[in-house]
Order: sequence, then C-alpha cells, then structure tokens
Amino acid sequence: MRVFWFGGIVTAACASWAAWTMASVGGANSPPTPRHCAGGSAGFIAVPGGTALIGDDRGYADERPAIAVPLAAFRFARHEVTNGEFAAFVAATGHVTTAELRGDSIVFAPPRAGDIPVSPAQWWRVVGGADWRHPEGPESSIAGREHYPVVHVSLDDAEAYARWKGARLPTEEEFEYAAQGGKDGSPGDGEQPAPDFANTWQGPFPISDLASDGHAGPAPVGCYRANALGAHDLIGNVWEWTVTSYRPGHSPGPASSALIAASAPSAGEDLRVIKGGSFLCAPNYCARYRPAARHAQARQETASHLGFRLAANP
Ligand SMILES: [Ca+2]
Repeated sequence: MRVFWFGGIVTAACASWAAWTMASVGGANSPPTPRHCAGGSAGFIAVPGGTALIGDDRGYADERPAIAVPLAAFRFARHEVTNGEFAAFVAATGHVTTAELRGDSIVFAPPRAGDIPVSPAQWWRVVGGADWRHPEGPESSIAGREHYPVVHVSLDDAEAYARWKGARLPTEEEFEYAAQGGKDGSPGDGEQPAPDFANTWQGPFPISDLASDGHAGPAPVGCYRANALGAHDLIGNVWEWTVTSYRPGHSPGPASSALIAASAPSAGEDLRVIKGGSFLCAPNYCARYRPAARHAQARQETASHLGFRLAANP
C-alpha cells in the first residue's frame, strides 16, 4: 500500500498547537517578500558534541517524552542537496532513482476552486512520470531550479548520493540538535517561524497559501536566515531523510497501540524518521515547523516535498 500521510493531522492531543499558532500566522496579510538566496554548494558546518534534549513534551504524541541524548561532534550540511548537485551525481554514476524505476511519485495537488478538502487523500496524488527531473509530473521540469532542493528521492537514492560524496545522512538526533542551533534543548514554543526564517505555509491549508514568506511551494536552498550554527531550512522548505528507524515516541519502552496507530500508519514497513517540516506546514495543519517535529516515512516512498541533506564525521 502506498503511504502518503505527510504533514500530519492536528490531532486532538495537539489541538493546542493549532490554537496557539492560528493567532500568529506571521505576516499572513503582508505582500510576499523577495528573498536573496545563497545558492548551492555551501559545504558543511561543524557541530560540537554535547548533550541534546530531543523531543518535546508539549508537542505531538510521537515527540514525547523529551530525552537527553549524548552526541559526538559531527559535520552537517548548510542546506539541502540541490537539483544541480544531484544532477552531477546522476551524470557521474548513471544512478536511476526509485521513483524513476517505479514510474510514479506522490505530488501535492492543491484543491480546485470550490473544493472543500477534508483529508490528505484529496491533496496528494500518485502521479505517473513524477520524479526528481519532473517534480510536478511529466510535463514539468527542473529547468531554472538548479538551486532548489532535489525531491522525489527515496532513502536509497539519498544514501547512494551520500556514498558518492564520501558522506552520510544524519541521524534524527543530529538533525534535531542542529535544528535547535546546537543548544541543549530549548524546544520551540510552537509559533509559526518568522517569514524570513523558514519556508512554511501562510493562510488556511490546503486552500490558500498567501506566500508572505516569499515562496509558495519549495524555495531555492539558502533563501532563509541561517540558524545559530549557520545552517538553513531546518524547519521548513522540504522534509528531509534521516537514517533513524522510526519509533512512535522517544520512550525506551513499548509504545501503546493507540500511539502506533496515530503516528505510524504502515507498521511492518521499514519506516525511517523524516525531519524538518516543509513548505506545506501551516498553523491549521501539520504545525511541524519545529526542531522536535518528526514523521514516519517508508524508505522507498518519494514525494514532492521530501529531500535530504548530508552529514559527516568530523
Ligand atoms: Ca512559503
């Protein structure tokens, strides 16, 4: 069964997130702000080791409990891997992606005027011919999008790229720690990020994206303000793969069946944690523009809002 549960429903347990954030749709009525984008190939930042507080006791059920995790120093890419960078990999290796082999991928399809969408099945479509070169389907292309994050890549594709670069993908803990800016803990307060800090969704999802942060849909990498460590796009733009196997919650004990059902729709598959939220995260839906936010993703699944970045050992 194809899994497209992206974004996540604002569950009853997390209704408070939506309530808090609906009042803070930053700049929702402001005109879109043009952004200066740094472009690709900005390399790595060095992240010192420390004790990271992972998870958020006030967040979604699978973000709980917050736990302290020792982390060794690591390097972390300043931004997502771009189409241009991935094209160089494909040209050098002949790599054929999972979506190309399968012949389709999952694409966000905004509702038509007059529709009142009520479930993810109404805004996600399995599109034949959608792949990293054709992000919206066979009639689309990445011409002029060399600095956009590559999407429609599986974990296998991402790991193949990482091996070619002599690097690796981050763990969930590394990603979350880097997204916090390297601080020990201090999870976000749940408010939608400032329009200059992350590419998210302003307005009522999935009906109207006001794009007051400068972009509707994905943005080129490095368009938004870097965090304290110098990395961009860690709580917006596109979701990103980690190598960490997904468990519903951070507790070392077994999760309840209700939590499993609420957070892992396809138990039994090889599910990994994706991090970082996306351009589709809005206060009324998802609200996963926070370092602690996480999602389960089958390793072979691909979508128009899912990419990756590299990590490496010091
Ligand atoms: Ca946006």
